[in-house]
Parts: sequence; C-alpha cells; structure tokens
Amino acid sequence: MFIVVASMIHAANYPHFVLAFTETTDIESNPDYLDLRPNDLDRHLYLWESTLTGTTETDSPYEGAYYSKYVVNGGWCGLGFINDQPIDFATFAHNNFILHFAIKTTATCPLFIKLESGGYPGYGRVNLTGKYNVPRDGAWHRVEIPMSAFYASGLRWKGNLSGKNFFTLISESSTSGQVISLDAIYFHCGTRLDGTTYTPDIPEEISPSYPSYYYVASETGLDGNNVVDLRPDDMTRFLYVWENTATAAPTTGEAYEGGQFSNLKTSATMTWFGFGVVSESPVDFTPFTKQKYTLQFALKTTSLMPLFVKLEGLNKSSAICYLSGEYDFRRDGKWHLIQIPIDVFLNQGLDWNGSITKNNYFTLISEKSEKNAEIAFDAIRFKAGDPEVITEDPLTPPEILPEKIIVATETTNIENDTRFLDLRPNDTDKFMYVWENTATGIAQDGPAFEGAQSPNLKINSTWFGFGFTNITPVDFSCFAFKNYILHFALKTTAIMPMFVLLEGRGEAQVNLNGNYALPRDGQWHEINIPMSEFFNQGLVWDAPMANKNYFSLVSQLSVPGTTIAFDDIYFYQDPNSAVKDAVENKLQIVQRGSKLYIQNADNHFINIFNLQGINFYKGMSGEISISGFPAGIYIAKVGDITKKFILK
Ligand SMILES: [Ca+2]
Ligand SMILES: [Ca+2]
Ligand SMILES: [Ca+2]
Repeated sequence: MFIVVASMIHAANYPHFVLAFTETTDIESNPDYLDLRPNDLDRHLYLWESTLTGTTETDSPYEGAYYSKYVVNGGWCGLGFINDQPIDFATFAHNNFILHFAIKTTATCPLFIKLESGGYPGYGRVNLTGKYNVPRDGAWHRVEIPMSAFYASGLRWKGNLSGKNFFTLISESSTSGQVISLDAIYFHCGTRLDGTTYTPDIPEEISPSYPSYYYVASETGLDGNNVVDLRPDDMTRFLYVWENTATAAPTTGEAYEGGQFSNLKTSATMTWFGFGVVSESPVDFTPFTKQKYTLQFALKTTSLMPLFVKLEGLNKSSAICYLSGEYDFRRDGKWHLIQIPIDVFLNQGLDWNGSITKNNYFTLISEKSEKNAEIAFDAIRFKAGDPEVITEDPLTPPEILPEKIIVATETTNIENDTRFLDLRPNDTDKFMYVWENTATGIAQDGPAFEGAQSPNLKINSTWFGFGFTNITPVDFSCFAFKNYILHFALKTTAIMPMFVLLEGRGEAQVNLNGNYALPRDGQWHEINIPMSEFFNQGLVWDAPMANKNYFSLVSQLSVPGTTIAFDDIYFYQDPNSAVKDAVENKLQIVQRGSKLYIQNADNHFINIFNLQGINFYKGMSGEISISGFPAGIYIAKVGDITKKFILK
C-alpha cells in the first residue's frame, strides 16, 4: 500500500500558488506562481453593476500592508476577478488546490463563492455555511475550501480559461451599508504563502459505534448490525417527484440490487426534472461528520441530460454533485454504480452536524432535462468508508475509426470509404441551422476557402449562433479512442467575441482568442483546436448521440449588419498522436496476487486500458482488483501520466 499525504506531494513544473489578491513580491518569472492579480490591462476586479463600493484600507490588514473594504448597496451584490486573455489552468488538473481568503465582516447576509468555467453548468459554487460559517464578528477569519468542492458542484478547470471569473464573492440578500472586507485571496496546494501548512479534516477511523449503512432505496442489508432505514415508508419518510416533472414508468430488465428498482419517465413538456427523499421526523446525521461515508446509488438511462445530486442540511445549507467529470457515468442503458464521498458535499458547506428533519437527504435533478426520457434508479445508500473498487465493462471501440469526420466540406467519392465519417447536412437527418433568425444566409462573397462554395451569413442581432446537429443517432465513440483536432476556416471583419460550442454528454466551449484568435481582416483564416480542449471541460463523446450540436459557433456580443463566412469544418486525426501516447515514467505500479496497487498521490482519476484502447478500470482508488483482466500489456493513465505494464 502507498501511504502519502496528498498535500505534501506536488506535480513538478506547474505553479503551486495562484494569486488573485495578495501583496506577494519578487515572483516575476518564478514558475511556482501563477499571477492573476488585477493589472488594469487584461485582468480586472469588477464590482458588479455598482452593487458595492470598494476602498483600500491600511488599518490592521490580514496580510501585508492593505486590504479591500466593500460597502454594499443592499440586495444582490457581488464582486469578481476576471481574465480577458486565455490563461493555462492546467496546474489545477495536476495539483490539489485549496482556495484561501480572509474575510472580516459584521454583515449577517448569506454569502457564497462562485468560480466560473466554460461548458455546463459553467461554474462551481460553495456557500459560506456549515464548516465555512464565518463568524460575523468584525474580526479577520481565514476560509480555506478544497477545489474538489467546486469541481463537484460543476466547475471544470483544466485547460485554457478566459473571460471567466476565477474568484467571486456574492450575496443575494445583503442589507444596505453593511461592510465586507477581503484580503489574501489565492490558491495553494497545502503550504500557504506564509509558509504554514493547511491541515485537511481527517475523519476518524470507521467505528462500529456509527451506522455502517443508511439505506434510502434497498431490499437487502436492512438486517445488518447498526444500519439505519431511511427508505420511504409513506408514513414519516417520503419520495417526492417534484411538480409532476416525471411519472412512474414500467420497469423492464434486471434490478441492480434485489428484485426491484424504480423507473421514472420525464415529463413530455417540462425542461427540468427532480425527485427527493425526505423525513418528517428527525434523523441524527452527526455520524456523517465523524467518520467517512460514501453515497452510492445505481442509475440506468440512455438520456444524455445533465444530472446532479443535491443534499440538503441544517441552516438552509445544501450541496450538489454533478454526475459529470469524476462522477460521469455511461448512458448506455445499463446499470452503473455512482459513488460520491460525503466529503464532497460537506466540503461545500453542507451542514449535517445534527438532526435532519424535512431536508432532502437525497435528490436527483436535471435543470436541462430531456422530454420523455427514462431514468431508473436502485440501491441508494450511504456506506461507511471509502468508495468500493468497481470494474466497469470495457467501452467497446467502434469497428471503424475514421481518419476524418467531415461537417462542412465538399469532399466527394467517400461513400463506403471507412476513412471518413460523413456528418454533413443532408436535409434528412443532419442539419445546419441558424439560431432564432440571428443571422441570414447571403450570397457568397469571393472565393471559397475549400472547393467552390462557402456559406456566408449576415448577422441580424446582438448575439448569433449557428450549429450542426443530427436527429438519427451517430456513434461518436471514435473520439474516445483517437485524438482528433477540430479544423475550420472563418472569414469576417466583425470585431466580436466568438466561441465554439460542442455538445454531447456535457458540453464545452472554446473561445476564439489566444491561440485560437483570428484576424478580422476579411480574409480566410484556419483554426485548429485539439479536442482535448473540449474534453478537459467535461464534454464526453463516447457513445451514439442525437440532437446535440457537434459543431456550433456563437457570439454573445455580435454586430448586426456584419458578415461571417465559414468553410471546411472537419475533425482530423492528430498526426502527432495517432495512438494515444504511452510515456514511461516513474509511476509506481505493484501487483500483489489479484490486486494491483497504483500510486495516486494527487488523487487523480485512474484509467487502465489495453493496447486496443479498451478501458478496464476507471476510478480514484489505487487498489484495483485485476481478477477479471486477461493476461497482456496494459496502459495505466493517472491524470496525465501514463505507464505500460504487463500482466502474466
Ligand atoms: Ca493584503
Ligand atoms: Ca432494488
Ligand atoms: Ca467549401
């Protein structure tokens, strides 16, 4: 077994401090620091819509010689730190960061921290409740929030980020004249700027004095020692489907556990759906704050709708976990067990330190639901201890891995040519469309970039977008087995921000600035974006998909009357990594009997593939059962580190 203190191990070559508001000096060209402090050039502090007034004060700052004092105007108020130009946030994928800030206030309003990213939902949010309950006593208090709390609530910080707030403090109900002071806002990986060490909450060892299971939906295990029955009984405990957003649907196929499961069909008209489980009589939840627990539940669906779990607690606290990123599951109509450590919720400020009454202790929600979609659930429980090691059925590679996936080209004679996957509009089941008449097709102006034709659009409004979508499912799993690059050409004189939006399971957007900027000179320009830019933000393309934009271009601030032409949109195989790279390095892999132990100091996601690219394991635990692995050569991928190993 490898025992490592995560906070002591840092990935080399990536910054260990990310600064938003500190007085740190002499860090120019020091690779340990990523300096995001406002510079009045491309990084700014915004006080939103004059909802508060800021001054710099020098009386007893928390850090250095000064701090910022904000007087709120009442009601909704907020401030944010934002970057205009792309900044590489890869360090957040390699290091376990902790957000640090100091706050001093007597304001009694609820407060939360929101960090932004691209894609959906596009942010993560942590309330200053529960373990982050700041005494409103007018003295300085340090708040430290593990980034995992923001990731679970939807934040994706992996690659390039621009035009997003990397720190905000918000209240939705402040009282005019109240004062909030801030200082020392930065991110660290265990060692603070002042050299002191952050100590994470270490839960106690599993104790028989605390329940081993809390069952929310189960037919088995109830006769165990010291288990708690939280199943709906229609007397004191209830399962509610909210506002008829779904109805019970017939159950077909095997249950995940026991002989029964539940199946819901989402409404034919509504665009959200949710259900919750609640108790009308008090249930002691304090054990959740004393030792480790893991929320486990099984889901089965083919719907691509985004889903999250929300848990509610005392003092109006709540926390959510998106079933994407680390907690993503395949939408293949088969059962998948989802496992979420309770820390993920407590670290968002969920307050379960007491008896819970009328708070939903389990909910499953989609705020962008698909209509008439079925979702089955079973075996909802809280289990003492860490997640179990589970081996998922491998993802099957498609029979054909195309070299090129074409969206808008004039390529001919490719029928039955397996090197191509043709996603061009055909007026049958694949379409290109402009959103809400935000632009109109006009005559081509000058030569095409490729072939003879290039569509030309005249923009009608202050935002515009166009996209390509299919109504008959197309298998996108080639994207899980090969590295592709998105290629397209644009021609415009319009000075407007633009981003490419791709949808699937999850979605992602890449701004056309920085490496992907194009001159607005009325000439053709090619843009190449590696698909990793999108996948880093939580987009998953590994299954058949329909009704999703596999290419769209959007501007949220466009200029009516201007034109934009596009051409030659396709995805091509990255020539530098036709087969996903396997680089040998120091990663420690040890086999003992039927188990494999992989060093995973930074709590990265571990994937194990065979040389055909079939995934044999996916999870956080470095202790992996290999009894089901055939002998052969495998590739372990831990974060961005890969290593080949042989099982005999
Ligand atoms: Ca200061
Ligand atoms: Ca069952
Ligand atoms: Ca063309």
